Amino acid sequence: MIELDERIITQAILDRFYEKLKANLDVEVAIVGCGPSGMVAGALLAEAGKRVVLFERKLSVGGGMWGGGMLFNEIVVQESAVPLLQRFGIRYRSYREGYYTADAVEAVASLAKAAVQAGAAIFNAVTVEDVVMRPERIIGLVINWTAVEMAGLHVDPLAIRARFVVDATGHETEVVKVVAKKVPGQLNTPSGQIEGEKSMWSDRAETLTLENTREVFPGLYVAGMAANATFGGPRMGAIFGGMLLSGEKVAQELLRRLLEAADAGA
Ligand code: 48F
Repeated sequence: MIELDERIITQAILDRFYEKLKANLDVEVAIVGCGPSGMVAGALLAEAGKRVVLFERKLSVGGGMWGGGMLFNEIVVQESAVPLLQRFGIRYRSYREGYYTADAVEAVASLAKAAVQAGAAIFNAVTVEDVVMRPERIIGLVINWTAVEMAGLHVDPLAIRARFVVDATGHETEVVKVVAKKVPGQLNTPSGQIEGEKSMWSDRAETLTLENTREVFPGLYVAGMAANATFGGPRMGAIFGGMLLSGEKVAQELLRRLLEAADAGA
């Protein structure tokens, strides 16, 4: 047995982290937010062989899914999203016709494992504070340590490039908000601005989440609750099928866009 050396432990962490960060400075898709929609999108894009990176402000991934509904850590999923539970090995039980339940912790852990093992890099405790624009298209993200943001330190951020960015920041729609401020009135929404989230209506919200999962500005897609908040859909409460399906939809859409770009030799 070798004697463990603290310097080598430190060196190993630094080397491996910088390796990971440097490998993700120029990616095909950058996803902001590791809630259910972001992690499904990241896992599916990585499984399809795309270079994809996810940034999560908090130390833990999972967003609003850990706590199920009001901290009762079970999630409800409707029939249409059951194939995604199966795909990611999340065990579920039928509750009654059309309603399924799963353990919230198992759901978060399974999605995170799927994304990372498929090759997506997740950077937790990193906040996306701005976008890189040229000027008619989003071409990257501006990132900083969440700890810097929390401490209110005046420290310049760093930036990465991405062919496409996904705002999966949930109710806050943080990336879209930044873009809306820079180019007022130019979002691909009815008003050109963020339409804002409406009151709870689970059934309608779940359908609209999918419709609203789309490109809101050149190079920028919205997924999950950010899609409804951007395009004016209602909130849905503690049902998560729409989030999972939204992640799947944005992944499929981006695979199509990346293929088109490759065909066009871009
Ligand atoms: O809110 P969140 O879970 O997003 P989602 O995928 O799912 C929504 C549901 O959890 C629930 C619901 C439906 O059932 O209404 O709320 O739409 O996860 C969003 C993640 O984004 C992170 C945030 O910490 C959370 O984990 N996030 C937000 N802003 C930033 C960010 C930012 N600027 N940079 C990095 N991460």
